[in-house]
Amino acid sequence: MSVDAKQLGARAEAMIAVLAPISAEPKRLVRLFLSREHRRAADLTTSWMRESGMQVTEDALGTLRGHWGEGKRLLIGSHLDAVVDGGNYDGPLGVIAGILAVEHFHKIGKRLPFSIDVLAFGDEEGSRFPATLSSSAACAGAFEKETLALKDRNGVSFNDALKIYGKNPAEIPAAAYKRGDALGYVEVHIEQGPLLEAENEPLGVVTGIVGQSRWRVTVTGEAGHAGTVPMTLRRDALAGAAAMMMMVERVAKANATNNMVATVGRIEAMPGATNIIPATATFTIDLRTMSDDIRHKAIATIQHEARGIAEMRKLDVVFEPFHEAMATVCDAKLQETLAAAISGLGHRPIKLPSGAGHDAQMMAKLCPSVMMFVRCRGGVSHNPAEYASPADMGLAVAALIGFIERFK
Ligand code: HGY
Ligand code: MN
Ligand code: MN
Repeated sequence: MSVDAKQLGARAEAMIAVLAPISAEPKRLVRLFLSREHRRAADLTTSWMRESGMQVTEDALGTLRGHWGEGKRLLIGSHLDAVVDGGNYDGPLGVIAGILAVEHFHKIGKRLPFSIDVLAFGDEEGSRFPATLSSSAACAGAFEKETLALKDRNGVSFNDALKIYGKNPAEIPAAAYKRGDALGYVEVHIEQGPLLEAENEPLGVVTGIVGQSRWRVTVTGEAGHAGTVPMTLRRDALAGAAAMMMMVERVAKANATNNMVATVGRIEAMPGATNIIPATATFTIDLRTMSDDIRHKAIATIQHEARGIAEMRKLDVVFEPFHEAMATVCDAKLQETLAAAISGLGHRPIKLPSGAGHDAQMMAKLCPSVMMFVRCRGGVSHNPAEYASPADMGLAVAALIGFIERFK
């Protein structure tokens, strides 16, 4: 049976549309790990997996594992969770592509020399707890037990949230795939950048995924009356933090040739009153680049300069790391297999790095891993305007089917 990319794209779009409204809030997407919305999205995805011929299980992190066929496993996956107020394609597209590809082989009664597990991870974004990639970490046997003690904004621990979701943290080690059993991992994901659109091509082969460091910085000064303390006598934590943030931006810009990016995504000043000089200011840093060595050097520079700013302003500054992912090179052989599948559709397989982190980074600790990028409008992502066309999604599923047919 030939592959009808147009029909597959329409299917993918319809499935995205059914999943999209599963959110804790009506006006913006909020789908957090181990939440009611995660449960609803997982139940919907389970029904899709079963309808496509898969046997479905859930592991101790709540990751769905849709299994089809016999023998060692090719893993296909992505995530169901989202950033707050994010888009509908970042994550779900990769799960839906895997389901549609298995359904194709199931429908034609094809027997492959390996089986397929489609994985739907619940925690890639780290939107609820200050850790990311925890679900794929459990599959890869790289779950860090310290993660269980992390708390969400309501003070609920990761450990307790798992139990409330009906899982047993003691079973996390058993969730790890046996090394020899996983033949490879492939993830279909929107590009979340402008390159494929600029190349006027729908699909790309990811060559590598950047390394990233995430830190929480706490600056401590002294609260005071906004009207009576002269500027020269202040220990203003927020003004100090602002000077540090501008320094972070300067360090990243100075590393433009290394494609370094640094983002301060969250900031909080206390006590947070208009007429009180802030006593403390807390902000996050997310720093990424393809070279781990350059990334670590940049972090050391930032810490050194931040201490200099603190000293000059009579402030204290504390750096707390809360996420670290090493840069990952995607498996060369799987890149070529993916490129052949894309060329087989008559398209140029554009090779490009990923500035976003992905579960593939974690799965690469387990087995050879590769990603396929799908063009998204304006490169926009982590934004409700995120969009991938049915035509491009259909080509992605067709290319995934071609990849599976060529995989060995
Ligand atoms: O932040 C990232 O790179 C990914 O979207 N979690
Ligand atoms: Mn994301
Ligand atoms: Mn993602």
